[in-house]
Amino acid sequence: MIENKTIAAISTARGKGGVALIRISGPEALEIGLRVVSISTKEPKPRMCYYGSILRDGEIIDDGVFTYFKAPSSFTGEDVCEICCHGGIYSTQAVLESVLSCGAVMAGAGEFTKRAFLNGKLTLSRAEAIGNVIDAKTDMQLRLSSSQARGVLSSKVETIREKIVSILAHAYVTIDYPDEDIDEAGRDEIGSALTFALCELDKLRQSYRAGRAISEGIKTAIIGKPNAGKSSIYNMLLGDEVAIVTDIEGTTRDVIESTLSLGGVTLNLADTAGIRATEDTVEKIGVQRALSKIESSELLLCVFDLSRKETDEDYEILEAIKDKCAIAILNKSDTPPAISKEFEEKIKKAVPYAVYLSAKDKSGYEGLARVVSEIYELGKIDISSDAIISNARQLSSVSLALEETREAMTAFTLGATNDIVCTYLENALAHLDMIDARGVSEEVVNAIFSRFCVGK
Ligand SMILES: Nc1nc2c(ncn2[C@@H]2O[C@H](COP(=O)(O)OP(=O)(O)O)[C@@H](O)[C@H]2O)c(=O)[nH]1
Ligand SMILES: [Mg+2]
Repeated sequence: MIENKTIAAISTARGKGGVALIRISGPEALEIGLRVVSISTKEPKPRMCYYGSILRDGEIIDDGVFTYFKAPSSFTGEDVCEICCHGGIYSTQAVLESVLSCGAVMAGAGEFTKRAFLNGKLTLSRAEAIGNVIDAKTDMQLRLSSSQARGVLSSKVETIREKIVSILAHAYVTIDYPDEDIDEAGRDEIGSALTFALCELDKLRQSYRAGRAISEGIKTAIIGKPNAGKSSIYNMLLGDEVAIVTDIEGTTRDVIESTLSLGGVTLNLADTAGIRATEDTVEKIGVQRALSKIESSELLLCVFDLSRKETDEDYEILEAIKDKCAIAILNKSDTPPAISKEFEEKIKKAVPYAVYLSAKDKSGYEGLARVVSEIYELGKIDISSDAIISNARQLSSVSLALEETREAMTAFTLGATNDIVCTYLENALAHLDMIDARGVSEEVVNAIFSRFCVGK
């Protein structure tokens, strides 16, 4: 579906830079582009760069490089022109204004990518992934979204889809021609195709745990009693002295939050006030916030101090985290231990994972990273080659498709008639198609693309 209006926007980031890029897309892109940039020809060859003068109201305001991409061989699938000019904030805006005054309209957020999707240049999961490449804050986020943007997930979905379609084709024969019973070989073929689809859908569903841990991140809090070394560990993980560290109890009061990558998992990590009974008004609020973080976090890094004998607070904290996903960090492993062996054992029994660490010597990092990676099953995926789902929308489609395929398998095994098997498989197909938006509603499409920045 080609939209009529020709749109334009600055595609590079706002701010002073060496160069900036203005993109124009739509049926009048070439005409408008050539009104703004004066080059040596009126018929530029597609994908060739032309140096020229950039004009506003007939006056030269800059010079730069002009490139024309002829439909459908462009990012959006429409005629596209790109103008590279000097990257001044004011000058770039002036070039854009000239483009707009020559007939283009301002592009909305993500409108170029949305047009690419609507023109069939990109599947929805690839388009979404392009947004995630731009938003990536960690190396793993970049690698995951880059693989999805290249279409690794889309082609896996396509393979599963083809398998289900082939079963349907096979099974429909007997519905249309009831006398033509499926022979043993035909049944075997359907059976193995169903097994394949089930197995691949299940793998996709399982990839969500790792996919979400990388892309969305895990809400994590460091908790423990005062002076256990929480802020020191927070700084060590961040590789930066962000939180204040002192030997005075009650130093940390506010909750401090940052995003970082640990063992490949994105942690949205909070440092909190030490948990203890206190009369200090400000510290009391900090302790309250720490306690509420225990409730609202998905993962707790619970710090114990090996250099001091355990106290009632340690017992209380251990009690507060039971039933929670927690890693016990036994900190200050560089010091002679004063904690009792019994309590150390009690910690290891109560918390599924325990790691020894010294924030002072910065040792124990790898062990902690390994545990986090294990909890979120990163070892089960190969980020560059596996199809991985990473958002709730994809999870919902895969789960529903899996459920329907399971029903189809059960019906098939129990010898139900083919029309029943086909009904389940048609449903599975409909759910699967939502991932790459065959038939996704306009509302969903708009919601996805509005997250993009203008110019993308
Ligand atoms: N020896 C040793 N001291 C540490 C270690 N981690 C933290 N400390 C010290 O313990 C004190 C409290 O640290 P801090 O990070 O502020 O603890 P918090 O109150 O839990 O945030 C500071 O004097 C730190 O230097 C460690 O691994 N070994
Ligand atoms: Mg602190």
